[in-house]
Parts: sequence; C-alpha cells; structure tokens
Amino acid sequence: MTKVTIALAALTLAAGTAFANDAETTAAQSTTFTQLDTNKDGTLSRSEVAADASMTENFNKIDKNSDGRIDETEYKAATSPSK
Ligand SMILES: [Ca+2]
Ligand SMILES: [Ca+2]
Repeated sequence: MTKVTIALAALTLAAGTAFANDAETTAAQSTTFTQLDTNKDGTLSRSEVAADASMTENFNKIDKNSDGRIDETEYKAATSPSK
C-alpha cells in the first residue's frame, strides 16, 4: 500500500514537473507581450513598449506593416531566436 502510494506520488510529481516546464516556456513569451500590452487591445503602441529600450529603438523594424502598432505576430517574429 505504501509502495503504491509512493509510486503514484512520484508519477504525479514527474507529470506535474513536465507540465510546469511546458507552461513556463509558453508563458515566458506571451507573458511579456501581455505585460507590455497594458490596455489589452492585442497590440503594442510606442508608449506601451517605452518600458523596453530595445523594443522602442527597433519599433519601426518590428512593426512590419508600419501601422504604428506591434501585434503579437510581429512581436514573436522580433523576439524569436531564429531570424
Ligand atoms: Ca495595447
Ligand atoms: Ca504592425
């Protein structure tokens, strides 16, 4: 009985850890965009990226369609490690 309980606990812990890692990786990207998008309209304006110096500096480059706003696709393209 005790062994079964320990085995189940270990399995639950392992599964929980794997899930936590996935969630953390996903959250790391979207959390930043969400945090910058202070008015929650799904795009980042110049004033919203003012908190991030490199985003402000590269705003025109990141804003691929030049509409004055960075949407999540543009943000991901800019922050993706593969360029
Ligand atoms: Ca916004
Ligand atoms: Ca844009």
